[in-house]
Amino acid sequence: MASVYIALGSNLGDRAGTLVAARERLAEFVHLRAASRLYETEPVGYRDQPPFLNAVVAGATDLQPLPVLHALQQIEHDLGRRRSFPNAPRTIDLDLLYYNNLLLNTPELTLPHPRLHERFFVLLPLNDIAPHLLHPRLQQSTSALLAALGPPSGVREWEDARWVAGESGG
Ligand code: PH2
Ligand code: MG
Ligand code: MG
Repeated sequence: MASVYIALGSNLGDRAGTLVAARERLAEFVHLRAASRLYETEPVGYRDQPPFLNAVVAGATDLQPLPVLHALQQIEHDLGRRRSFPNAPRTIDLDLLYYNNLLLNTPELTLPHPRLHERFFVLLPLNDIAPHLLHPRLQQSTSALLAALGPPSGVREWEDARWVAGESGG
């Protein structure tokens, strides 16, 4: 089994409901072991779009990295994601952050996720569930990467009973 960390984001429609639905679908091929809190976050990059809800989940899977990626893309499609332009608003975005300690650079998939260490909307939820996890390329823990970004801005905790009720996602 491989250990995987997956970031979830949504900024269209019933955001928390979509994250809950995505987590249920992830549980079909990832034995989920932990889920972060939800965070509402200002859009990074293309800024003229609604705020996101972001979270991170962790678990174990028998799938290889590319099959994981393809499964994430299938869930995105099934939950209504339609690709228009990079960083466009989306009902659901599922990003593979880590697959064990694997370093991978292919056109289709880069591991660890190439921008995870620059983003509060990834590091804050990741820090909820894996503060001591080492980034295999940067050799720094989540909490150290987070501290290096300075004081968090544009992010706040978000409560939704549906997310808490699922807890680890089953
Ligand atoms: N995802 C992006 C670009 N910008 N900003 C926030 N706050 N949350 C996201 O999930 C996000 C983003 C590209 O996937
Ligand atoms: Mg993304
Ligand atoms: Mg993505």
